[in-house]
Amino acid sequence: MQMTLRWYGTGYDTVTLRQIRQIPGVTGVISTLYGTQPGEVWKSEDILALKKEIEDAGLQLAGIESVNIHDAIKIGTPDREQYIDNYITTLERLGQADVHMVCYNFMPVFDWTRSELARKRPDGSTVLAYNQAAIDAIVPEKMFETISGEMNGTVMPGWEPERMAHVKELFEAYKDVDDEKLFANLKYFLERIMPVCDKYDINMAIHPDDPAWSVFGLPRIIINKKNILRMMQMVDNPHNGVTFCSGSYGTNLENDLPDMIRSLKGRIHFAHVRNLKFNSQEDFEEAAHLSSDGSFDMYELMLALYDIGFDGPIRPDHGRMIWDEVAMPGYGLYDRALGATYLNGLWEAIEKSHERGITKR
Ligand code: CS2
Ligand code: MN
Repeated sequence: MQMTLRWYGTGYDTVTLRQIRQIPGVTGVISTLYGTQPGEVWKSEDILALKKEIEDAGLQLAGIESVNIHDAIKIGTPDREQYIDNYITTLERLGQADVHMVCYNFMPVFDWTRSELARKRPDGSTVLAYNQAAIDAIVPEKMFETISGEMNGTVMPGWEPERMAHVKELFEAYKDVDDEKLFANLKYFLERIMPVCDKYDINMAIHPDDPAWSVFGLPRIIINKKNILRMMQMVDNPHNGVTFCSGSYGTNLENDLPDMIRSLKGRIHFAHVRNLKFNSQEDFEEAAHLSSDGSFDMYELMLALYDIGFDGPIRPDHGRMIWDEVAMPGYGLYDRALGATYLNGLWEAIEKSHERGITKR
């Protein structure tokens, strides 16, 4: 595996490449052209400039998170053809720039959903949190306003004001899209893009829906083992793969995370590893990465990744806000650096135990 950190780009991120370069064991970043809108064709010069900036800082551009999918593709309207063509051109240009991993999601309207962006934990840190009753009390169209006050002046991924201004129309446009239709639209999209992925060896890595169930009555399909295996089989090409995000699949306690990892051998192209602390199934918060701070056994997750021979980029996911840092919620430097270091420690221990014949499975 290659340890990476997500980086939003100069002008968007409070964290610098120089700081990332100093986290032991982090050799790459996962980035994007944050200023582009879903559906836009990415310019080669912009991709190459991003890559050069990262390489000049002594790091590697290990993949893109995300090239976002235009709603027309998810809804399946006739103009999706144009947007899929645009997506293919972007993939072509990424391939030509030697980028081989692209993360994306297929969630209607909203990316992830949380009820709070700064819940205080007993140690004084603040974290993103989810409470079902609080979500049920929110009118979806007001979601953006509710949450934007807590964004520390940043634009959160998936919550671009340009899109959120049209939330009502978007809900209307999705009204005939159920799970089956969404699956069919995903299949259509993947079949169209696989040839360019084959040509440039681009691994597509779908990010799970977060939380892993339907919110605001919108369909959600990338939520459990059954559905993700269905997706792998419906377009049975190794370039059709997944981002294994423990914090997203893990929102549903019925998901057995190590078992899911093992069942996806060869198809996990990117890993987001983070912990959640459950207060009940209806209420959870994003704990520190350390197993004992949350509800997941992080050793078991890393062991499962090790066992399947995972060799793609991995990153700590949302971190807590600690040490008075002011940053995009979930995306400060300090706690993600602690997370990366901890995950590297687990990996080293697993690797050495294995080499010495201590772990036998
Ligand atoms: C990320 C997602 O910050 C996050 O929660 O894990 O926003 C993720 O980048 C997208 O869903 C992937 O397209
Ligand atoms: Mn994630």
